[in-house]
Amino acid sequence: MNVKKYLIEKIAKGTLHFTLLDPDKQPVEEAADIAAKAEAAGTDAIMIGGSTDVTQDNLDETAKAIKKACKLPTIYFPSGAHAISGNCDAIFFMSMVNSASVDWIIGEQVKGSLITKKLGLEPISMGYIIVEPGMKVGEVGRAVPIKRDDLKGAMSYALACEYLGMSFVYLEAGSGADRPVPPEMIKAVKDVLSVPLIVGGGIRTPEAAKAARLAGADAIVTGTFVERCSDDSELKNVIKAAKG
Ligand code: 1GP
Repeated sequence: MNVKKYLIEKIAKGTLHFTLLDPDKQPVEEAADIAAKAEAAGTDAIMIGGSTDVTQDNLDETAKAIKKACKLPTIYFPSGAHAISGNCDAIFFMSMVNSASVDWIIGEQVKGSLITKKLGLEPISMGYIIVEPGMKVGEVGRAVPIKRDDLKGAMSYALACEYLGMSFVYLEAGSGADRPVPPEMIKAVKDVLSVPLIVGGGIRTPEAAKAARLAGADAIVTGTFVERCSDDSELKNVIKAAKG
């Protein structure tokens, strides 16, 4: 399966929903169970990753179990080159473009490129932009988060990513953020961008998912909400609101 082609073709028909599962957050069987439930509720792809404590072992095992439990494409969402799994279909080959550290802009990518090739993982290039509050990923990645009212800053970073040839741009408020990326920022970025725009961090209600979609997000990521949700109809409602 060519995952990028699958995503681009689906995005042409409407906004997508991605489920993010952190290998460190639950036992392997539970991750597989959540992925299956999210698939039944209409999610379009499973992203696997987390900012801390992702190991080669928990990543490999989680990716394998998810693959068995659902048919959706699995995309590794890396926090560095220390763990990369050939059990995923693709990897977001991403640069945290507003990091203050060269490691997160290009260093980890250099460390991981040959391994990615050897594993036969499909690389999908992505510009990753941290927006306030930024949370753990902002801290670990030494980001200089875009201020929530700095629309021009977000637009400039996003367009620079596109001009550098990145296939996707991701606006990230950080996992567990108390406020998602502001809809007016999503709209401003979408207005200047030709490549698909992914939005995530702090989206846990149908209202927030709908607001991100209406503002122009091409794909909406939910992690914490899906991991914690025990009510199938609530899960469906958020995914439905994301997809419209
Ligand atoms: C984090 O954007 C994702 O990288 C998801 O964030 O856990 O807040 O849904 P949440």
